[in-house]
Amino acid sequence: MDSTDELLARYHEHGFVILQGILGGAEIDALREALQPYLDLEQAGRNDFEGERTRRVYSLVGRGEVFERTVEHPAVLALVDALLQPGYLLTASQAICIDPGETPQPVHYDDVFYPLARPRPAVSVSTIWALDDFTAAGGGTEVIPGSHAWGDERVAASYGKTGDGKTGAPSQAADIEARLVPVEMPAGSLVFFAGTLLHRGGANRTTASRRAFSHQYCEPWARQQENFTLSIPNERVRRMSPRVRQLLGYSILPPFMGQLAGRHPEKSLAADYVNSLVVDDEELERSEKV
Ligand SMILES: O=C(O)CCC(=O)C(=O)O
Repeated sequence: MDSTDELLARYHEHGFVILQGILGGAEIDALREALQPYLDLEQAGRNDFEGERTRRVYSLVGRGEVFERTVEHPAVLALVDALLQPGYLLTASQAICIDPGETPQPVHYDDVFYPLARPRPAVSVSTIWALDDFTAAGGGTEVIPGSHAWGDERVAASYGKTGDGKTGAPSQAADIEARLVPVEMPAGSLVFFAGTLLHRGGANRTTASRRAFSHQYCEPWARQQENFTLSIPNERVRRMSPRVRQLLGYSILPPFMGQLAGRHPEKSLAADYVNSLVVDDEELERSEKV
């Protein structure tokens, strides 16, 4: 594996970098096995963006220890450490299974939610981990190398002002099509890319599903896409490592961001935790009676 510095140099130049063979065969099997029951419960997506032949499993980090380990994988966190401020958070964690017959997803970039002028540093960084081989025909992610550095005007000219994936003029759409490059990598590899990089899930013209999962990380001052402190039951969070809990949002960006009624949010995970608002209201009720 290349050094973190080499990977970062490629990331800065192209907006993405592939980490090949990061998972061994046994780990891939364990992830596939843990994921399958959740995939079996899922229906296809609700729109073209989620994908009408794509199944997604949200809050994946809360669905098994095997997924938690990937969220805090040292090779990935070494890159995120260099790109985001200390205290960065997990913003999204989902499995994405692109089934046969799926059409290409609209081109987009992942930190479009933050209304800050481009070009700019990415507010978030994304990973997509392959659980099946990624191929051009089989739904491999497609990226536009270098587009992480594009300004607003160029992005808007490409597919519409809002960055919501609507296509621009046909000639511009054709230009975008010509620039898309498929990420081809074996199962157990991942593509790491800037939240500013234009990309999409590819069409699946094969007869096999393309299983993958994506963890995304954001600056500690940015709102997370997924509300993990609500989606993942406390009893599961308690079993997680301190690092994963911190990434989910059980953490403070000094001095106050993320506080829980003036206290550290980790306190809410204690077995004997009682919400301080409830305590205060009970106290008020008692004092009104005397
Ligand atoms: O599944 C993929 O390859 C990409 C999906 C994606 O970019 C997204 O859903 O935001």
